[in-house]
Amino acid sequence: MQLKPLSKYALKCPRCGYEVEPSPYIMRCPRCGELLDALLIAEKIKIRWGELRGRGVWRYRDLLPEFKNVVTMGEGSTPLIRLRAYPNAYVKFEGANPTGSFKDRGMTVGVSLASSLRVRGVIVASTGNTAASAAAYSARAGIDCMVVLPKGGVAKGKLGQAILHGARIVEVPGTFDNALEYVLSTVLESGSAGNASYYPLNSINQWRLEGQKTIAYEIVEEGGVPDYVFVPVGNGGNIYAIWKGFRELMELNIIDKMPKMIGVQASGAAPLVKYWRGLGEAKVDKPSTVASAIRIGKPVNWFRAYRAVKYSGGTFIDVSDDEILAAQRILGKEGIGVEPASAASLAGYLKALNSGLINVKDKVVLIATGHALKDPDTLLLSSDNNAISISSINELKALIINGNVKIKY
Ligand code: AN7
Repeated sequence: MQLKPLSKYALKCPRCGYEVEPSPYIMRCPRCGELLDALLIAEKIKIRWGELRGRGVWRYRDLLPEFKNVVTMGEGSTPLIRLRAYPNAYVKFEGANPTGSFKDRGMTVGVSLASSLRVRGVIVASTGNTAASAAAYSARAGIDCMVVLPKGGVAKGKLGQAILHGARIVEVPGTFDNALEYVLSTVLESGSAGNASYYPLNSINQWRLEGQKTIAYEIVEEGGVPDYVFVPVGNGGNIYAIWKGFRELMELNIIDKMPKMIGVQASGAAPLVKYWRGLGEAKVDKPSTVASAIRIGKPVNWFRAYRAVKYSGGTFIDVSDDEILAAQRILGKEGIGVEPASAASLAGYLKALNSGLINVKDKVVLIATGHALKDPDTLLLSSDNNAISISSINELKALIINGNVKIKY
């Protein structure tokens, strides 16, 4: 049975070319096991780019699975903010989404799909943001949500959100990679999710990623095609989704060039950088970085991310935790609050500038994937934390009069 919302798609294996009928449950190629591409069928697409209506993700409904009942909270339409310090760099501030990360773009599609199926709820393994977003959208839809998290590995804001929205929280030992293995081994045996009572919405799910590709559409509508797009990479789903978005606009003759995709990983968790450099499989054993969102050693979408970077003429680079935290503070001084993983894109940009990989005149978009409030602990540990304690009004007066308090106009 073909599901109507998916009827504008073909489901094709990027490795062996095998094609299957689009289904919510088939994510891997039945022949070779690779994750399938959900390809729009050009003849079935009617879109007038100049006449789009509405805002957010569903402004692009002609290029998305369409549902009778859409579970939405106005996600998308996030600001593109020009940096004062680097006037050719624009930050796509995904922290402005309903739960504070780009995951909401995927969840509005993924949870709409899940709630159109006869499932009890959705299930995700997560470093935190996927959990927060799945929890909120499931709550909105009135279905269950189970989140499988690496114990001790999730930033407080995200864990708090999952609790707030009533998700069933399951903590497992080890890293995100272990959590994902728990989930995939349970619901995705032999390439199909079967009729699981909990529908898997990790980024292996190509339908969820369809929502995330709208980042590319918004960039094009607001500022045209940049020379480079810098994306923090964990599992690799998002960089693939954004690249796919640009590719589709090329195929529909809406744009005439592609940006180069630059994948940025934290040095202690950089399996794709390792693979890119020919140093073995896209796997590292004990991923470690302050950026807990991208503390991922075995990116399940590694081949998707690799293709996005390769076909766009981009590259993978890694940045140290110190570079990530410094970039987070630079953005902070511009009024833009991002979590550490998100600062990786600016850190990568600065590294690419310094190494001569790109020019300061190149137009770049830095994807700021998640909000600063997600990880308050890291903010409080910052070397810029200059809090002092006083206990009288006079002390405050003295501080202001002595000029020890920096007031900038
Ligand atoms: C802020 O929430 O994997 O390369 O489980 O939260 O698509 O994995 C989060 C990933 C970048 C990496 N920035 O995106 C999860 C999870 C932030 C993130 C990424 C994540 P992918």
